[in-house]
Amino acid sequence: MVQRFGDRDFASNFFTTLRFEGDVLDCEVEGKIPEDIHGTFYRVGGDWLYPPKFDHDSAFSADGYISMFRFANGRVDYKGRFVRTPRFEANLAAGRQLFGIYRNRAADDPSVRGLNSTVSNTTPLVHAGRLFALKEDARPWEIDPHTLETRGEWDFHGKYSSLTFTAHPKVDPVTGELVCFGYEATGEASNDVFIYTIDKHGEVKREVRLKMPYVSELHDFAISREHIVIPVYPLVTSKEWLEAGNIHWAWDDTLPFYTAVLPRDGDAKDVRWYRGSKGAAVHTLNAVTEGNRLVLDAPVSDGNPFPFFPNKDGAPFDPQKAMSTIRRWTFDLGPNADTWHEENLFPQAPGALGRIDDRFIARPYRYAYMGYTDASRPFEPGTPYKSAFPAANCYGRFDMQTRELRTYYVGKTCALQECCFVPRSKDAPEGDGYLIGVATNFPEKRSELVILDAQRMEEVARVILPFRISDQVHGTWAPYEDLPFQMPGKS
Ligand code: V55
Ligand code: FE
Repeated sequence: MVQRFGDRDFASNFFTTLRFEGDVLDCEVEGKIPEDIHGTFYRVGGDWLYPPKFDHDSAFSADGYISMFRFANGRVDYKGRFVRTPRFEANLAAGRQLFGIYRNRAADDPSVRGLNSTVSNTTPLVHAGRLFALKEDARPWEIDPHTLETRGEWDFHGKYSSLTFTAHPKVDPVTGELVCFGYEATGEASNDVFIYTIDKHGEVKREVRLKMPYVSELHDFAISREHIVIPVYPLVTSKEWLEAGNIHWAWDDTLPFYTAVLPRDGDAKDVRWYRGSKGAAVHTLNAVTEGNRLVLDAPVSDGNPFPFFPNKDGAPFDPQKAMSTIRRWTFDLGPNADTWHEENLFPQAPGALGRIDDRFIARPYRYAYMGYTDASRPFEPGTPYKSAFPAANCYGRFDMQTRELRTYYVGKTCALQECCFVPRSKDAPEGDGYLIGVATNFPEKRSELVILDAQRMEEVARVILPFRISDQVHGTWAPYEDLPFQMPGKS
């Protein structure tokens, strides 16, 4: 018998789990789906098969779930499946939760200590014709891009040595190279980071091995044409901390906030460590190198961003310090600099999950897109909203040149998940296309995919699912050319 589930949400879900795999063919649509949207929107998130063993566990331990919205000829199909990790299979066979607290093997059932414990619940990646579900505690898990069946762990033909792989790899839009890394690369609480360049065919071409100043969550990073930029914020762990049975991370306010900068063609000896004021950049937007300066844009918080990772000094969770806003960091690449300059670009629009037009990764760019909370607009879900994170009721187009913020408001009963930019065509100018993202419609108890014109930031269509789907952590757009398919019913 499955136990009842507690309140274990990501940002905007229905505070429960779904435990359902299925398809909706030719979905119901309000408005008209533009015919130039041709490809697949993949989403990965978490959905508990069995409840966590411990009440204080984090939603980051929920079982990986992958879904897709597949677009062609003005129609769309939906499909959702669990990621069949070894952990999922072991739990299903046992009929209960065998794994303990977030990323701590000491808390697992002895019968599964030798099993890979990833839940693969964070990000979809499409590269070299393959689809993966990612979680930063393991290598990529390959998924069939059409059936969403799980194929298993991927080690790049045995050439990828790190035991882990970042949740936020970057594909260079011009070279097709995949730049990625693994932290805790040689085992739990190790301070090894292995950085890789993988060519457009999926072959490992470079590996650089770094030692970190402390063992911490390296959730995201950025690339410019010339540099790799890794924010190092003090969510830390250690062997002793894990042996005591704790959740993987704790916030240590006494440690410096670093950013590591190294040339994409450089070696470990070429790394520069910059220091900033207290805070965290869990996610990034983009980076650009211009002469002797490197610019990194990212949503940044002034303190511990997560309520479920405790503060080492015992301080209670501070929602104000957890809130992030889009900031611009400038690094002087000249010989003597060891700090960066911070500018808060949009202090009025707090949000954590921003995206750009991915064709401009590592290149000069103009627009960022992000779900954010506009407290002046009503949010009335008609049900108690129990998340620790404020609901995103708007998508913004953030003009990083003029600082103009153009807003789409989803309405008072909905909360928005991470958005994704879809270019109108391969060669369309930056920002010419659509912004898509899933809205949680609370009173209707269903999920809806909103489709906006990304220039006007106005809704052109809404895909209405007949049920709720689990929250996305991250999503990605795969143009038809990258992963061709047939729609069911067409021959
Ligand atoms: C994040 C999410 C994770 C994780 C570590 O958003 C960091 C940040 C969904 O899992 O394991
Ligand atoms: Fe992330």
